[in-house]
Amino acid sequence: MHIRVINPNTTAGMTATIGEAARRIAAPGTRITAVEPAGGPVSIESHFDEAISAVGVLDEVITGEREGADAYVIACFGDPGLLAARELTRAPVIGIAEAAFHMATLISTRFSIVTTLGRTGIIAEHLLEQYGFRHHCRRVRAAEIPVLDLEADGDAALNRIIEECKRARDEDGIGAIVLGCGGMADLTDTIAAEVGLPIVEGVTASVKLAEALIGLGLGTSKHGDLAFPRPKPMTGQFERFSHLTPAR
Ligand code: 2AL
Repeated sequence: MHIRVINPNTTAGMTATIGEAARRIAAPGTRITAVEPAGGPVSIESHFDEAISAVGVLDEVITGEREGADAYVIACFGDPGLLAARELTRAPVIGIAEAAFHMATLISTRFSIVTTLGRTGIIAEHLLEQYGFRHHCRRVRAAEIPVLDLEADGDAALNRIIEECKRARDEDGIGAIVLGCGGMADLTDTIAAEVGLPIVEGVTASVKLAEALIGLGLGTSKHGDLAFPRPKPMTGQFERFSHLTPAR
């Protein structure tokens, strides 16, 4: 089984962190390829960053289709390009936010999210609405850490996240915490040990969900709106997407 884990931002160090976390949790026999787009924002912290990164995600799914990937993980907490990516493949495509929300509701009735910056919290709020998890989430909290500080300023960032998780535990009346950034994928065990309640992290949750779907023989439905996009000319910088047809 080959899972292609796509880090939608272009910071290779973060892709490596995400890939290692995915490999640690993967079942024997699961191969993880961790990649980032050739171009785009180095971190995703706004609607603008998200919109641009989504195109890179689609390029990576198209490449994965040629290479025969069995499933895809979109490893950014805004799940950029998720539905568009699903149109391009029969394989399961899992966004780390939706994976974490699903997992958290299986082990608790209420959870809070601890994400990076306050301004990205609205992206998580929109996803909660869109996916139908609004009533399961008590609060979206921010540690006020720019995404790249997770790489550059590891210990300070970790301590800020732990502090915010402890506040969530003590103030929010919750049973679990969802970590709100792909770059937190390697911090789960440390945070769980410090905070003492279940910590759900989306990259690892996505790998296990992808394995489960493949094990069940389930992939993205091609019946209805997730059917392959109708081939058509695309102009200018998007000409490479012209007359796109399924690779398999
Ligand atoms: C993210 C994420 O997961 N990766 C990134 O670059 N930005 N989202 C976030 N809320 O921090």
